Amino acid sequence: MEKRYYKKSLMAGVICAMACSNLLAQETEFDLSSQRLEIQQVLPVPGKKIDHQGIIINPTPHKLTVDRNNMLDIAGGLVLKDKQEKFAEDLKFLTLTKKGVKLTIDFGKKVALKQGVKEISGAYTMRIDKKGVTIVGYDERGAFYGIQTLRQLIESPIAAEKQLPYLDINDYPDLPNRGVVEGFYGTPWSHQVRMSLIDFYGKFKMNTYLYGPKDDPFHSCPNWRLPYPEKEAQNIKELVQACKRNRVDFVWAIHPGQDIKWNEEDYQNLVNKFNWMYDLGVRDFAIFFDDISGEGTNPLKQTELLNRLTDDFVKAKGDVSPLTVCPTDYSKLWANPTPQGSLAIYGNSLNPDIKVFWTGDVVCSDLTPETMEWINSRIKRPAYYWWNYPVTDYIRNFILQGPVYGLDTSLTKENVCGVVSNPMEHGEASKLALYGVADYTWNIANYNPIDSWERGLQELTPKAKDAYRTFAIHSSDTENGYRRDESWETKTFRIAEWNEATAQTLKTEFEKIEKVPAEMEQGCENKALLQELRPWLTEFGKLGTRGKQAIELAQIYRSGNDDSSFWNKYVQNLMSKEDRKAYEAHKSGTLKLQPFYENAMDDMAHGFLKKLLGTTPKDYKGIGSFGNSGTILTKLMLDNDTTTYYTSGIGQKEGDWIGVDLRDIRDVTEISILQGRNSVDDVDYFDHAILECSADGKTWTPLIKELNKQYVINWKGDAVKARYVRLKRLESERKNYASVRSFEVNPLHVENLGFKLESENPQQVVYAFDQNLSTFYKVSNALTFEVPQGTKTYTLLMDKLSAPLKVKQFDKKGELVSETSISSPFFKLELTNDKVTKVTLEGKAEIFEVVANPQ
Ligand code: 14T
Repeated sequence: MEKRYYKKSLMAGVICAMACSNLLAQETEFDLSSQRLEIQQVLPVPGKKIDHQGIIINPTPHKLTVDRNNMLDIAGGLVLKDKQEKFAEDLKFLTLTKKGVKLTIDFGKKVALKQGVKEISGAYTMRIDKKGVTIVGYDERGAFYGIQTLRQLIESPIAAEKQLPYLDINDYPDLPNRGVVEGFYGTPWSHQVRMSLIDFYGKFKMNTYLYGPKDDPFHSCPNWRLPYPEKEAQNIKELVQACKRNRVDFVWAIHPGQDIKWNEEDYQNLVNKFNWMYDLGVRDFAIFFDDISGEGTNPLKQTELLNRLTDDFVKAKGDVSPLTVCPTDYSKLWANPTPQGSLAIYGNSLNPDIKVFWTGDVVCSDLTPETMEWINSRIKRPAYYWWNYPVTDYIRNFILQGPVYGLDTSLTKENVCGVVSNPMEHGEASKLALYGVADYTWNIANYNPIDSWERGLQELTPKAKDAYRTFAIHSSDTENGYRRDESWETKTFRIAEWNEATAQTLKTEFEKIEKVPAEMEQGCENKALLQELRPWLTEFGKLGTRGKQAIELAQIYRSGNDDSSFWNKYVQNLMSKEDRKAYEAHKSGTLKLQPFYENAMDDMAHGFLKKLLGTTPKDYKGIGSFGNSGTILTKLMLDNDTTTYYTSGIGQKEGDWIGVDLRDIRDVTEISILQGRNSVDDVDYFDHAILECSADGKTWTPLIKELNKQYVINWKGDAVKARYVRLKRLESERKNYASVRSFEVNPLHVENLGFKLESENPQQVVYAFDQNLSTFYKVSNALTFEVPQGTKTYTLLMDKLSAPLKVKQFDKKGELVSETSISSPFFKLELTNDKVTKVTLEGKAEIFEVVANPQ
């Protein structure tokens, strides 16, 4: 088979994948989302919280020696000696006086050399002793960073009494380029959020802000050729100014690749646009050729353009920095690795001053020495790492608050010339991650993910740290995307492995979670952050409540002596369709908390029904070869709702399969499966597959040997003894996700029930008699069922009733024998006598199960 390295994509596919991820991809378009293939492995977060003894400085300084026995009193203010008069605006946090303790600030090669400052932009030393405070930078940026360190020292607990310990700091950044790329799809940041973030970069010694929001039409197609309208132009000027104040390079990026023509006219269009941006104050430029198709992807033309711009624009201006480029092959996933590939072409002919982006092995991936080695050997320079974290444009219902990790701590600037983070469209909520990125990029070898995160939480919400921490620790993973550890301090369990102490601890955690929304409203002073988090906080609080209630319910369940109370509380604690929709839109706790809730509820339902039936209920579990196959996500194909579906969340490959575990060996006579997110034109399915079953999960018997492009699969046959049934992928070109809307084994049919039914919806009514609590039947007017011989009582298991339900008993002649009105979702129906042949339920109800009892 011919190997294909090139990403064949249409912009329409990208837009569809990113902007309307809920809409259906059309078969005719290439769906770029199938390219994602994030590695589905959740690695633990390294590091641990450490005691900083009252001195909190981020990023972590390289060399810091403290003499706690001697303190410099700054209560009376400081006398400023700003030798080059550059920092008046940067010292507003200090009280400056005419007499008192000296604060000397200077920079430049010469003084730096004398003070032992490293010859690196951004390097500085700070000394505090009896002579006062002395800051020396290698350059202006370095001195500015010294000031940031001083500010943080003064804000540290140790300086609460305006006493600074004598100390020596010798500090410098490990990487020359550290910062942020606003490079996501979705609503670009507001001007206000950008301004706030730029101050944040300065404060934590990040020096780069790349401006490249995919949905700014003047950055990308169609308007990259046009100047910004007046208001937007004014805003960009302000951003440039804010960056200057924070010694941050404002890099303006253009994304012209989707419709660029490699001719003189478009070259001039580009130069014109750069000139307009230059006039707004921009001195740093980037060109992004990511996520495009067609002519624009030509690497020869790309290098030619970049080299020509370097000579005719960058060098001609004199005060413009070297360009940065994002190649079309920005990830190993689709990059052509050969000497003829675009990266090798960059390596051979791109001006060596130009920085080249790389996202790693996949789109969102860890930064490893291996991936850097791979790219650097091709582009012949240390690549510039574009880290797609905490970006959520491909999972917009998540908000990522976990620690920054997965960035190798042995790397140096010889391997990677810089790291920028691509954050979420929620700028304030991205600060926690950026705090960590700032720390890592400054002092790589000493980077401690957990500790950095703990400090970040304290920095962002000093008055609500515990609440924010609780939210953050449970809002880290992506479920299907770039996997991150979550809830790592929480131990969950299955009901069958009940342990009183563990249950209590978990309950306490859920109670804490319940209080988080109110505590954040109270204590989070950054209202913009609160506003971004609010929808997630609301859902998080509800998760706390249902988790807590699941544990309370388990106490009743385990005592086993109050069926009515159990069932009442059980249905109280079920999530309604609306609850699920709201949770789905703003998810948290997906790794452990929600699965605990789901499993606990299901396990109890199963056990409860087993007790009532005296036999094993007929519900089953989803299984498969994908990373998320054993998770609660598979419930979406077993919920009798064909609008919801299980999805692999990762591209399909050879040998993949999706199936069910029936829990016991059963006689399998019928199977019906709905593949894909629809049955018309979806791409997320196995277009070549085999249907198989197995008793032991090892040897498989084919039921349908070959299925070609079949969304709807039905099999009927002689009984086969099997516990497992699966749909397995056969050879195919397809790499999309695989989705299943419905997977039914031995679906119950009215004819097979053994008694007669009258109802509005004959297809669905069996769900009230299927010995399976994950399905239910919705009665809108009435349901009548025939009473088989020997039945003495029934147990009705229903959802909360909105109005009382009438229960009528009739005899053979159709005469009413008794009538009762019920309002509880649990009802034990005693048949008046053995003449009763029919029961009618009148009203509205959702019936999970009607259990017939012989006594
Ligand atoms: F430029 C690249 F380095 C890059 O990462 N480009 C985009 C980026 O704008 C986006 O925010 C990021 C995270 O979703 O991924 C890239 O875009 C993609 C990548 C895909 F694999 C969009 C759709 C995809 F399927």
